[in-house]
Amino acid sequence: MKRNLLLLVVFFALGFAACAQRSSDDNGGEAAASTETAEEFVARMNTELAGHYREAGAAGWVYSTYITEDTALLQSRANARYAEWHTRMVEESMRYDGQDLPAETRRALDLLKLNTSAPAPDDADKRNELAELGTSMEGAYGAGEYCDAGGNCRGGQELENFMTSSRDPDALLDAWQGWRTIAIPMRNDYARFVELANEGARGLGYADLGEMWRSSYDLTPAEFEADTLRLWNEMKPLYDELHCHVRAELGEYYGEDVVPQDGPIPAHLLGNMWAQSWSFLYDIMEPYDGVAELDVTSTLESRNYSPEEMVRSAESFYVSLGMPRLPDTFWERSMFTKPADRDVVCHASAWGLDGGNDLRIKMCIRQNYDELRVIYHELGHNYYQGAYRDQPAIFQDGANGGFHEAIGDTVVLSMTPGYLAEVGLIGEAEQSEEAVINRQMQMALGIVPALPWTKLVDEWRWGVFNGETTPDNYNDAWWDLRLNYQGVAPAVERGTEDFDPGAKYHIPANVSYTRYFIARVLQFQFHRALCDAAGHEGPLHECSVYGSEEAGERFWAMLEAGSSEPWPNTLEKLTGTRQMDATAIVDYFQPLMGYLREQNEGRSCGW
Ligand code: X8Z
Ligand code: ZN
Repeated sequence: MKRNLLLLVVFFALGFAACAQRSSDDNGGEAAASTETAEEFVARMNTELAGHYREAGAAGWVYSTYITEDTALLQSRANARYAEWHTRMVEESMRYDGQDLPAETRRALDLLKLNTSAPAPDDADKRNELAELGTSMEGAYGAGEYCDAGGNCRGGQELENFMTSSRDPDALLDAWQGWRTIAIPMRNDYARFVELANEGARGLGYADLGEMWRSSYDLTPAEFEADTLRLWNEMKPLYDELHCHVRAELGEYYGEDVVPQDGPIPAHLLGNMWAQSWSFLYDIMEPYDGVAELDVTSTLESRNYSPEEMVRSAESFYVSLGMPRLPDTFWERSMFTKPADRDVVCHASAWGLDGGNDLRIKMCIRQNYDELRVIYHELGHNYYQGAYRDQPAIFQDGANGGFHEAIGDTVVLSMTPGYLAEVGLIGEAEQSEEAVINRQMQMALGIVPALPWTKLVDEWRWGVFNGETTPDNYNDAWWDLRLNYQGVAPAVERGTEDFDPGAKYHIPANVSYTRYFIARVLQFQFHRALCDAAGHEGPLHECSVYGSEEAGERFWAMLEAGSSEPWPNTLEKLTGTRQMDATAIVDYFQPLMGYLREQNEGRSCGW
């Protein structure tokens, strides 16, 4: 029977993996007496859960910072042990179905059920198989390498770097195609992974894993789907104008034979492996040449900022809001750079180990502005994890997954030219209408292409999980969505044996992705509310809350609550509304929208 699913939140791969990770001691899962009250059950559950976080967190950290057969075994074992516990506890919790319980107890039970991104079948062999598949796909992604015809071998991060800097279409296409070869061997494993996780989801009462994921937003799955579509339609006009302009400029740059003006943009020419951020095209797109010096990268290079200095810069922002300094262990235990002698998962993540007392990030930091923003993003996770550490383990999470992803990105919106100049990352902040447009273009190239992209990734998975998209159709369905939403297409034929979705971290690592779409909306809502709290007057895009303890206090109050309340309550406390709302992002980019419309006049847009 499907119970009250109204009070749900986020979860990470097998409880802890991926972008915001937690961890703490298990008492071995002693069988509870059936006379246990719901409150007693929840108290025991929280203690045992903290134990699993500790164990799986330690195993996960060692695995992703040192990928070997041995660490793979340890991670798989820890995750399988968690999965066994999870299935058993959800079953035990059913004793309390239909009982009239305090809201907090009911919420804890509802969240328990959702506290995994890959529920396991109730069978030891299948459970182990699922855990091993998850571990091996993540490792294969982390250790993936492509050797080109000249025998030059590059890992994921080197290929990503190349995509941001090269302007040679043939070399870009080779790197783009090359990285996708690492995913081909994952296709069958992924299909089996889906089969097993779906069986686990059905055991918990969901139709499939996609329905379970969509249930983690305090809405029915259908309401959530409708809400995301509504938000996308509100933001789409902005994307369409940007797409039209970027295609025209790329057509001039590369020639219209390379970038035809009546169709999708070739996916390898957007300065990013997945065309999800177009920031690295700024020099081509700069609206007013040389107006407003916004080049943070050149400052990082000329002053030779170390990775640690880049992280210190982000920490200082949070501290300026009245938040605490990061603990010493953060600086001792984090991974800031790619080790030379071993395989690691370079994809950035933030870890809240030991119940939020042991915070860390794991990144392979590069010296550029985009990376600096990723650091601010990751510290948003860490500050959230630190803020909710006094909550019981089951509430040590974001109000929903989108909240977790939105914290650091809210702070990024405060990295205005005024702020950057104040902390010495650019020269003087120039004040003119042209400077505003340049700055808006720079922001939009990073944020706006993420809107369709973050919408489509899980739409693909929803189709895979519900069986509409079968393995033979994986790649075609993927490119249909990329064409429809993003207006991008591969420049070379893709075949059934290809598994292009697997070349994006969150697919092999099984991290749900709609969280980033929600975050794109929430970051602007949060920013608007914090700017109000800071007493900002004037356009939203000029606001930085740097140094505002009033804003910091409001922010912290939200962070401290973790997932203890349904997110609409949490949202209302900060913003005064219970709805996700795209008006803040649309307002923010109003000046750029005017510029783009002017530029696109007379062009034929669309694909
Ligand atoms: O995965 C991330 C973060 C870690 S949570 C680096 N992001 C998504 C991505 O890289 O695809 C942030 C933006 C979207
Ligand atoms: Zn994140």
